[in-house]
This record gives sequence, C-alpha cells and structure tokens, in this order.
Amino acid sequence: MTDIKIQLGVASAATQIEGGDLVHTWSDWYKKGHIHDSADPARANDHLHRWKEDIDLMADMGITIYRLSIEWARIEPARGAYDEAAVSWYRELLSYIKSKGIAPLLTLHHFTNPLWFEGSGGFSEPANIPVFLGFVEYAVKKFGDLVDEYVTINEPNVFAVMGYFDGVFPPGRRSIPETLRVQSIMSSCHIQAYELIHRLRKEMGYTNTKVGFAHHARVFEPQSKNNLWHRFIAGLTSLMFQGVLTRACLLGRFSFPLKKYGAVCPGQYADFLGLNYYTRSTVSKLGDGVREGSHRNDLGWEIYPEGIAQCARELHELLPRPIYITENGTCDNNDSFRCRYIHDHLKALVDSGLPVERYYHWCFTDNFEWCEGESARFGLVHIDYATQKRTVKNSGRFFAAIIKNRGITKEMYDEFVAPQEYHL
Ligand code: IFM
Repeated sequence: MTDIKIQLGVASAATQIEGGDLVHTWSDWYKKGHIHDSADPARANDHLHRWKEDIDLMADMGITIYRLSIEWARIEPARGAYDEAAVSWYRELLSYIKSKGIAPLLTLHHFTNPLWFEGSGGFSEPANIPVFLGFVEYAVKKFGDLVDEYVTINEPNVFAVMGYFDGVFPPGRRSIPETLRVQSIMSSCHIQAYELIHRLRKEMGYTNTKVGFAHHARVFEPQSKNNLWHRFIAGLTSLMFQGVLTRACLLGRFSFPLKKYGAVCPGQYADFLGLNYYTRSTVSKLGDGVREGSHRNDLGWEIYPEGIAQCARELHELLPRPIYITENGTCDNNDSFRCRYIHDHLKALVDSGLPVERYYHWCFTDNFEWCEGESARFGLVHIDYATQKRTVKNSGRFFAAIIKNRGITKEMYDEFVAPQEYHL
C-alpha cells in the first residue's frame, strides 16, 4: 500500500472547457487556421451550459479541490465595459462548487487575452501592466467573498516562449527580445497582482488569502553529458525558459536578460509553490528535444516521473513554501497508460519527502488543447464532442479510488497500474 497524504484534485482552464462565442486571442487564432484539427474553441466542452453536471461528477468522484480559471474576454469584452451576466454566471458556478464541498483555486490569467488587450500590445507592452491589474482588481472585488486562493498567471514562460519565440501560440511572433520582454512584464504583473490581491482581500476583512503563480518547469538535460556544447546549451535553455523567470516571479529578483518594469522590489511573492510538471527536455541545441528510446505520451513528450520531484525540489530550495502541483497529467488518447503515469508521479512525490500539500490533475475532462484542438486528450473524463456526453475513464475511477482510500492499495495497483505499459 502506498499512503498518499497529498490532497488530490483536478484542474481546468476557461478557454479549454467553457465554449461560447467570444472575441479573444484563441477564437482569432482559430479563425486564422492555426488549430491543427480545426476545432473551434467556441464549442470546447460546453461547460458554459453543462457546468452543474461537471461539478456533480467531480463531487461524485470525491474531489475536494478544484483549480479553474475565469475568462477575461467574457467578463470584460471591451476595455472598461464589464458583463454583469458573466460575473453572475461565475458567481453561481463558484457558489455551487463550494456547496459541493470543493475548494476553488482561481486562476486569473490562463493563456487567453481579450482581443482589445492584444490589439494594444498585450503583455509585450509595459503600459498594459495597469490594464491587467485593473482586471485583477475587478475580479477580486467580484469574487473575493467566494475565493480565498488565487493563481495570478498560468505558465508565463510557456505563454512567452510559445507566443513570441516559437510563434505557435498567438500572436505568432518569433523574436528573442520580445520573448524576454513578455517574460519580464508578466513577472512584474505577477508580483503586483500578488500584492494587490492580498491588499484587497485584507480590506474585505479576510486573513486566509493565498496567492501564487502556476509555473511550468521541466528537467533540461544535455543529450550527451560528455559533450560540452550540449551541457552549455542545456543550461542556457533551462535558464532562458524557466530559470530567470522563476527568480523574478518568486523573489522579485530580475537578473539579466530580464528587466524590471514598474515598482517591484526584491521580496517573497508566493504563498505556495505552484508547479505544472509534464516532461523532461533533452537538449543538443537551443530549444526542445526528446531522449531517444524514452517512453513518450501521444504528443511525443517524454514520460519522466522523477522529474516532478526534481523540479519541486529546485523551487523549494529557492523559496521554502508548501508545494502545490497545480498541473500534472498526460496526453493519452486511449487512456491506456494514464493510471501508471498517475501512480508513478504520485509515488515520486511521496518518496521525495518534500512538503507537497496538493496535486491537481490536468485535466478533469478532455478539452480544447490549444493548437492541438480536440484531438489531444488529457482528461480523467472522456468527452464525446459531438454529443457532449461525459464518461468517466478507467483512470478517473483509479483517481477516485486513490482519494477514497487515501492511497494505492495492492488490489488497486493490480487492477489499474500493473496491466498498463508506456510506449516508445
Ligand atoms: O493544456 C495545457 C494547459 O493549458 C497548460 N499546461 C499544459 C497543459 C497541457 O498541454
């Protein structure tokens, strides 16, 4: 029996599940033909109308913590013009989540910008920092009585690298200076949002506020340890992808090549360490790479369970705070190895002895996976997009059993994990 004292929950993001006709960067990216399977985010999981069914399912599976996000373009469709109906919808959703005994962890920005914000330069324009903070303030004033815990920004490094270096996310730019500027600006946004949320909630009379950001961290390793160039470039890639941004966001320390924008001072800017962990990169040139002969998921990402503890330890050495795995999961379209993946990652966390308090599985249901559209399945619950029927997968039953038994018994291991194998 593996005892698991970590609290287990699930994660999602607004654009990936809600659906609805909105004017934002991803509806625009879809219209420009950048979604590989041509899926329209306006469909997604229709969570907008099926939210009660989804939350009921979550509660039936014994889930007590849920990380979700709000859609900025839904709440503020034009600059300074707020949609009260959207606010009411989120309030009803959050109230229902709580009524089911589930504690929400609310993400304020998860990859998607309203098009009006993007049009004025988005996060590549320092003058937009107050605009983002204006949205944060509005959201906390509207939802602060229902939500104690916040993620300011999801994966600022992925947002910057995919959108401004690789050019595969909106706005499709390919520029190192812009990538660094976006990382710098988002780090400033996180720090200022951290302080703002604490101040606002305090003014509202609350003392139990928790704020952090969800950091996407990977293990970067040289393709050949004996090759000096591989070692150098692996270190540099790691530094540029996550190293400098981690220190900026957590500690307010902006070292070259990042730049400080606005009034941010060195300090401690996280009440928990939010870690989104998926894979290891094997590096022989600037960018990504996958180790030859390694186990891979259906998107070709290496499956490397020990990396979750390695990344968590590195964050914890920088700032000793409770660790929340704000995302971990895998693209497994047939649900043929997800149970083993969950088992191996949880075991790595348990064995690490680190203060890991929570684990949010990505994702509760299959959903709109950005450029991959609907064809990359990460959920514990299967979505039939044509009918919107939800069906709990084998891995969903396994996850519910872990919650119920507070661990993985021998019987559970034999039923769910032992029959599964990773593929190459
Ligand atoms: O779906 C994404 C999520 O939005 C951010 N983290 C990684 C997930 C899987 O790619």
